[in-house]
Amino acid sequence: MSTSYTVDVIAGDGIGPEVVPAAIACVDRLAELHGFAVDWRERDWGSEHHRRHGAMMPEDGLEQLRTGDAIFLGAVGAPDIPDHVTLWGLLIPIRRAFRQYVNLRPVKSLPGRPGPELDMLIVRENVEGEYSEIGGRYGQGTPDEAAIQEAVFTRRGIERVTRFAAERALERSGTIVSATKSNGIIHTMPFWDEVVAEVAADAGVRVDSVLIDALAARFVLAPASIDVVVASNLFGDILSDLGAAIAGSIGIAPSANLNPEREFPSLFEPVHGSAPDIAGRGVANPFAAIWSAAMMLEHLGETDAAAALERACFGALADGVATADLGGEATTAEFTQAVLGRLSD
Ligand code: GGG
Repeated sequence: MSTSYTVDVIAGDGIGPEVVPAAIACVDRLAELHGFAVDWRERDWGSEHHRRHGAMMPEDGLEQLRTGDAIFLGAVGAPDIPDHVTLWGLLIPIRRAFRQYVNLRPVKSLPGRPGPELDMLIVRENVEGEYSEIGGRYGQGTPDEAAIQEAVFTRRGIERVTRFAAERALERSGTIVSATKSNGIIHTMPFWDEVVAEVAADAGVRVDSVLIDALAARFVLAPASIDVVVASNLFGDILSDLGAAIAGSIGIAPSANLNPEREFPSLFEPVHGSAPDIAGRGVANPFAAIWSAAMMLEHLGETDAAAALERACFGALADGVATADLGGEATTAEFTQAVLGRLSD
């Protein structure tokens, strides 16, 4: 009997419903070729759900997701709803409820594209840090109006994400680059540096601790000198967009929100947002969604299928099939067909 996986699909907003079917078509083709099955449970959650029901997902949404093997998400964000409402109404509750404390974001150079050689793994802390609900606003409408936002860093939180990064580094260069800002942020960042150094020493990897501003410059000037990066929630988010843009487009960056202990489903999503400016035109780049699907297959244990999908995705680009963000003319459907065509090669 073939293995069957249940995957909850939240296509979400904007270009989400355009790039997610592309990834599903590729996984379904691989399922036929590699002898497994996927039961896709479509969830119509997101901004339209918010407009109709006043919430991004149903009250028992997390309970519904708990029984699946993985979650696949497209994008969240709509021009008529504040971004913090869409993000904190869907994606962040899922990351936190399912202890997806690692957000793994690979960046690689693209075949046939001008640009530097790079092959990085960004390990972003995903459930604490600067993304915190602690704080508030006061004095609204007065000259004293102010907002306070606290960042929360725990020893356990820093240790576990650094350990994950260190394990990856042991399979690669043996060095982690840690993003910090301990000269300006004088409580949380020195704590981050101390704990990262302790875990790295224990794991037997070197740490290169780099101030975030200098690290951003190094991404641009010497990306090949960077291998595994460990970063806080905010710094990791910024660096992964930067890395993808250096490689060619933020439309290419995939991500895995991992619960490494596998107590709960992990979530896979392209890093890009909902891109409302191009939504509905059939021109969105499905590369990141398809690569994210490959990461999901790897996580589910379908390693041959995962490798085949990543190869096909990069192979389609190498053949010169590219969407507009990468300077080409291919539509979403044409790029997807190019990947599908390479899957049975
Ligand atoms: N594809 C996922 C998506 O739409 N992300 C929007 C976003 O703003 N994400 C911020 C984050 O990952 O922290």
